[in-house]
Amino acid sequence: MQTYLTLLETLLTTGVDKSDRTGVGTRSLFGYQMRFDLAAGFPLLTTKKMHFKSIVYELLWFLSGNTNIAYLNQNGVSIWDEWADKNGDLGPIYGKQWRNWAGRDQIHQVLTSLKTNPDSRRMLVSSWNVAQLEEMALPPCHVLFQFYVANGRLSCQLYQRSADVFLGVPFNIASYALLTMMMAQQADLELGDFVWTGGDVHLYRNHFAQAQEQLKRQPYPLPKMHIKRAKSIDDYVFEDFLLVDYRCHAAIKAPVAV
Ligand code: THF
Repeated sequence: MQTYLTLLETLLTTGVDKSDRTGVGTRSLFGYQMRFDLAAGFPLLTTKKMHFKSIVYELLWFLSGNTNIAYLNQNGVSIWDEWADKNGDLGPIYGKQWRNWAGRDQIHQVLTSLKTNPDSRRMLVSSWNVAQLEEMALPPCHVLFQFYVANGRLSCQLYQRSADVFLGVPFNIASYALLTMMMAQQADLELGDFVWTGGDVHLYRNHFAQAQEQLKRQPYPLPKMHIKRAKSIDDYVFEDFLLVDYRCHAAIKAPVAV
């Protein structure tokens, strides 16, 4: 994950100081790309301990089409609490758009294409439903992703319009890497790359010290991820995901900007 440390370093040294919606203030740059070879290991940060359980449950929650935090809370995950209304609802965010954009199931459509027409250049999933943005607790940060097959390998590229580099990005990378592995498994494809593309890529001012601390640390070799094959993309459960050889540095706390 030297790739990620390079981003931290680049942001701190070349980013511009910029105010933002939350009032915290950031150092920011516009347009950045990272590439992770999924066959080389699972791209989970090793320079701080990641709460892997939250990543898996959040992804299963997106895939189930659920947009209420009750399921996350029942499983000990609190990363969406700040944005939910009094009933725990977040409005028609990711899960809703992925699985039921006006009756269309984008995940299912991509899987069908991967199995029958893998050369397609139309294998996209968008969460940016312009007609429903106002109903969402927060407009989607990871807005759009595209799948690509070459030499029997499945790659995925994500466009993230707004990227909280210290807290969100390590989650988002691991989450989409997992999703790509699940899609590959369901479509009987080998693993290619996960490409992360960021728009407003920023480090909040109250994460600077934590970023500096991480830059002092030496990354460990990447862990491995074993996924037990499920009957369909809708049948995966938490216990199907086995993280192996995850050697990491201690966790680093940081406040989330709301
Ligand atoms: N808002 C902001 N400001 N940053 C984000 O990363 C973010 N998201 C989602 C929606 N709005 C966001 C929510 N995802 C954490 C991780 C992911 C989040 C929100 C918060 C977080 O606090 N992580 C801690 C604790 C982990 C845990 O308790 O499980 C960490 O140390 O990693 C990005 O999509």
